[in-house]
Amino acid sequence: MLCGILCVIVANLIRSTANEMVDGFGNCQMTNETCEFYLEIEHKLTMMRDKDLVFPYEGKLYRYDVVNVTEADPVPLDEVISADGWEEPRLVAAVNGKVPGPPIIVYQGQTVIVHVKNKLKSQTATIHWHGLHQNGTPWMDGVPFVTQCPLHPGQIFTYKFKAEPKGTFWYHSHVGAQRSMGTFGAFIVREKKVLEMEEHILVINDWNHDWDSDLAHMKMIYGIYEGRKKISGTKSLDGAFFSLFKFHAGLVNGRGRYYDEKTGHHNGAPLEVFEVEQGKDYRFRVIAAGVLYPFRISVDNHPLKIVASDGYDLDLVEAESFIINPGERFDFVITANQTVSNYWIRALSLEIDKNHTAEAILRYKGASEQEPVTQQKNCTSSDLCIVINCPFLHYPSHEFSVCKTFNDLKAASSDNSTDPIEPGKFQEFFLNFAFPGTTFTPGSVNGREFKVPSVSVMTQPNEWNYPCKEPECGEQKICTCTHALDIANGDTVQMVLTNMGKGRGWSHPVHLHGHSFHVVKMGYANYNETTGKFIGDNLDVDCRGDTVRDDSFCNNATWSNVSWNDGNVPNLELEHAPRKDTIIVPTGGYTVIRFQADNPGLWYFHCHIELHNLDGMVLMINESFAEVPDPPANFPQCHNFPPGYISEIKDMTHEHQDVQ
Ligand SMILES: *[C@@H]1O[C@H](CO)[C@@H](O)[C@H](O)[C@H]1NC(C)=O
Ligand SMILES: *[C@@H]1O[C@H](CO)[C@@H](O)[C@H](O)[C@H]1NC(C)=O
Ligand SMILES: *[C@@H]1O[C@H](CO)[C@@H](O)[C@H](O)[C@H]1NC(C)=O
Ligand SMILES: *[C@@H]1O[C@H](CO)[C@@H](O)[C@H](O)[C@H]1NC(C)=O
Ligand SMILES: *[C@@H]1O[C@H](CO)[C@@H](O)[C@H](O)[C@H]1NC(C)=O
Ligand SMILES: *[C@@H]1O[C@H](CO)[C@@H](O)[C@H](O)[C@H]1NC(C)=O
Ligand SMILES: *[C@@H]1O[C@H](CO)[C@@H](O)[C@H](O)[C@H]1NC(C)=O
Ligand SMILES: *[C@@H]1O[C@H](CO)[C@@H](O)[C@H](O)[C@H]1NC(C)=O
Ligand SMILES: *[C@@H]1O[C@H](CO)[C@@H](O)[C@H](O)[C@H]1NC(C)=O
Ligand SMILES: *[C@@H]1O[C@H](CO)[C@@H](O)[C@H](O)[C@H]1NC(C)=O
Ligand SMILES: [Cu+2]
Repeated sequence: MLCGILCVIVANLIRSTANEMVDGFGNCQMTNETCEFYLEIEHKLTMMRDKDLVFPYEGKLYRYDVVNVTEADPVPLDEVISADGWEEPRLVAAVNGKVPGPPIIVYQGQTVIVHVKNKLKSQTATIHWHGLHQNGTPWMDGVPFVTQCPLHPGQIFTYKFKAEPKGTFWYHSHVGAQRSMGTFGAFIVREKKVLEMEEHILVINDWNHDWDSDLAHMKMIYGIYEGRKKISGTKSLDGAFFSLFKFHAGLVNGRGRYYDEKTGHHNGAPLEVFEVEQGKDYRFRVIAAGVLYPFRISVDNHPLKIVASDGYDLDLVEAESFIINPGERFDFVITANQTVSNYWIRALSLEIDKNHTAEAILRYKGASEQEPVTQQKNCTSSDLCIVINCPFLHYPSHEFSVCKTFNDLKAASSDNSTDPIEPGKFQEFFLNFAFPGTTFTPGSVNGREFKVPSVSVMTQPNEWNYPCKEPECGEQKICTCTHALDIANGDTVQMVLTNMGKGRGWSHPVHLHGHSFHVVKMGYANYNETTGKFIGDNLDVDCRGDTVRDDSFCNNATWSNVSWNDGNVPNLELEHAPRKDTIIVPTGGYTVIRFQADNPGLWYFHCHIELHNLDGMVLMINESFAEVPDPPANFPQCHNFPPGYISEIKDMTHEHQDVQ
């Protein structure tokens, strides 16, 4: 009996160390108190093996001068950043030479030390540890000009923090839109116990093989033209807009393929293969690292058991698929109980009239190295497909797909955390994430376009400028300022995140640093249940500001029903509310979150669509500032010269920007 258990443990240890994909790098063991890693951010080119260009053919890569592939050896895949296989190399900002960067895998409670070196030539960098709470170490959160100064080319910054909580997280650059240059990777915090089953990491992102991130942002603002025609953005199934970002491919763990839209043929670039063994269960940790598009993820012939999101366990739900937005994570389990063969893993963007799909292969041990020929489940009226985490309420009825939105899920029964409210210790805020405005329509929160400070605000608190103030900011106004919201130690904070009024139209996955929050309620817009199309705002929230609701900027919203104030909103889920750090705020709707103000710091709070974040859809949560611990000795400082000078002159350079 004893041997039985031990043997299982030993077998599991051997098995898990045998699986490189799951082990990360750097040899961090369960017994380590401290785990130390080295990350170097440096430019690389896609589709190059050292100084040789490569080309894709039938799932393999060959040196540029190969004329007959049947006579040549393919190039080892792990020596090339292939992306979508487009043969004109694109510049990326890789981590340790890879896109995605190597997975970091640690154990809960360990002290993690990561030395980050910026080896880029002309850009600064920082690394944010997305979803980690940074309790007691807010200056390790990695947000430039909020919690630290960005690293100049050549500089090193050593991050040191506790691995809390457990779960699926990731790291990524937080400078401008550098993340979309490839600067991201998985960060997994395991419990200190033997794995229940083998695991795979699946990092997904949308990809444009021509544009770097700043070009994408400029084109979002100024427009895209092709053949002297202005191209419009695509729309989501509910009629919501997607900002202009030309989708060339979806990548899974850095691999995808480019489809020619006219012929429907792809270029044969290699795909990620996940190996499974018949009869076993596997946990997939899915991380959405993309710029803009959500993905609907499914595995042919394998129903998904959704078990966690953003690090927190959920009451298990079975589904055909789930939707993941930039910044979110979902963990699912599949049982490999099908015939030994190859199966498609599919991730569809939610665009109307586009067939944008990221693909990967689920390969059973013993199956031939072939591409799958499987098909996606047929959803029918007698066999409806359940889709988890929709950003809308209804699929068009002919798709026979039923949405379970995030607030339909429950925390696992083992998670009994709640947000108790003591008298006088409750704060409620309404925050509208939207693009209101008339001639000037930047991304904003309550009409405030975030102005990135020129000092590290948290660690140089006496030097920052541009607070939001009246009369520039107000009910029907757009202003540009360093927006901060004060919350106080020990309070239960309720935030009503809205996406309403004049600036609605795009759904926003909103990410809060320094906390996970309970999702206690969501209110969706009104839709046509047959077509699934958006009709109008949810009326639970009064936008105020203009008698015509659709003209209101919704900068000063409140509950329509005054008896809902002070936390008395009906139908809140308070017992088993699921926890998250990134949540969709659907167009025309709202999401109510609650958390305890128990982590002093200055926490970035923003739309995780990279282009919206760049556009100013950001604020900072100024939490119990007096309690913020001092940063380590010699913490870097940065400022203008002479300090504060820019605040004395008017910022004349800001151009008026058009709609996204
Ligand atoms: C874990 O601890 C061992 C022994 O002290 C050390 O050699 C190793 O480098 C540590 N791993 C990491 C990732 O720091
Ligand atoms: C490529 O090489 C194979 C194997 O040597 C040969 O059978 C085939 O004719 C070659 N194809 C061309 C186009 O040269
Ligand atoms: C395979 O496992 C799924 C659960 O993941 C189950 O619903 C299905 O019935 C199983 N199929 C077979 C053939 O055992
Ligand atoms: C859509 O793309 C998938 C794979 O990317 C392909 O199998 C399917 O045939 C395409 N469908 C259409 C309608 O083009
Ligand atoms: C879905 O239905 C089509 C047409 O009836 C059929 O050819 C296909 O095999 C079905 N796919 C699956 C996965 O059952
Ligand atoms: C919640 O669960 C933990 C651990 O399972 C337990 O120690 C604690 O007493 C529970 N708290 C409540 C309020 O039920
Ligand atoms: C918000 O609306 C309330 C009620 O109309 C009003 O008293 C308050 O002045 C408004 N706040 C701002 C900043 O406009
Ligand atoms: C929903 O759309 C259908 C099809 O366009 C239309 O016939 C129906 O009247 C619409 N229903 C509502 C409530 O608008
Ligand atoms: C306001 O909300 C309360 C509590 O949910 C409810 O009883 C009441 O009917 C609502 N009033 C209106 C006008 O809807
Ligand atoms: C945060 O709050 C403190 C007071 O608690 C204040 O001194 C500081 O300026 C605030 N910082 C920001 C960015 O608002
Ligand atoms: Cu957004």
